[in-house]
Amino acid sequence: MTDDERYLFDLNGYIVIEGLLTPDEMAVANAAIDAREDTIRVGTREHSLSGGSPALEGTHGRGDLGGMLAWPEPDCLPFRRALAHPRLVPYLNEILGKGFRVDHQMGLVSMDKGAEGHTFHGSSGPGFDPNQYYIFKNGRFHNGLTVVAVQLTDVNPGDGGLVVIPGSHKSNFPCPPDMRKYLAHQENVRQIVCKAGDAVIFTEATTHGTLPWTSGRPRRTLLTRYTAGNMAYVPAFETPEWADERLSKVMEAPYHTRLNRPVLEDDED
Ligand SMILES: O=C(O)CCC(=O)C(=O)O
Repeated sequence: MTDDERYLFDLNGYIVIEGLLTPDEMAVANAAIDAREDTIRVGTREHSLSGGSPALEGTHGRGDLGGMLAWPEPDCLPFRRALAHPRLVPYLNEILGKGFRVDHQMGLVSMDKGAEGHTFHGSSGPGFDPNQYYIFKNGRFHNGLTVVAVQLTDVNPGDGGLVVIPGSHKSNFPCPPDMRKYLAHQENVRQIVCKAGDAVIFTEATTHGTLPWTSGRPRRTLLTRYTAGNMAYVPAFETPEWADERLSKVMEAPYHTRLNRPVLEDDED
């Protein structure tokens, strides 16, 4: 990370990496999703994510799709590349520490026009959540669950999608309930504008959520959640048989790096 990037991540609780995926990689990824469009699960009214907020409600739920890492080649390739992308690794090594691991399986958030938003959530506030936190100590970052959101389509101003409350990862007070529902203090909520191929890294300590999708072009965002090598938020999974040496290093179960934990170095291809 550059000094500017460190400053911005510490200031805001998130950072944008431009152009992580190439146009060719996105074309393969989007075609692979198109071919499975009918398997995208659209959220039902009973499982609404909008928390009853008129500012977050939509005409229908958001779409979710998983399993892309295990799709046959070539469909899986851009997703596997994104998981331990050489440009991503130096950021995660610094934000989570060497030996970081994939915690939640990669999933796609798919939203078309009118899809509902998601109430804002994050773990900053008066209590300490040992799974999701942001600490800066002894000259380095210490983070709990950390998200990488790779955009497969453009996100323009006013489209909706991922929003954050910049700086909230360091907040000492709970986020006001109406603010979580986007009913108050909206000027403090920032929609993250991106080009297709960009990636947003944010700590789950940062209060974040989703605004309803307003664009006629669909939203497609790949979300992967990582932790430090010694931590697990969800139960650890077996390293899949398709994982090559590089991917195996980030799909290892949680344990101390002292115990010969495989580590992906910044410059390792
Ligand atoms: O829409 C997004 O990118 C954020 C989604 C999110 O925070 C969640 O699903 O928990």
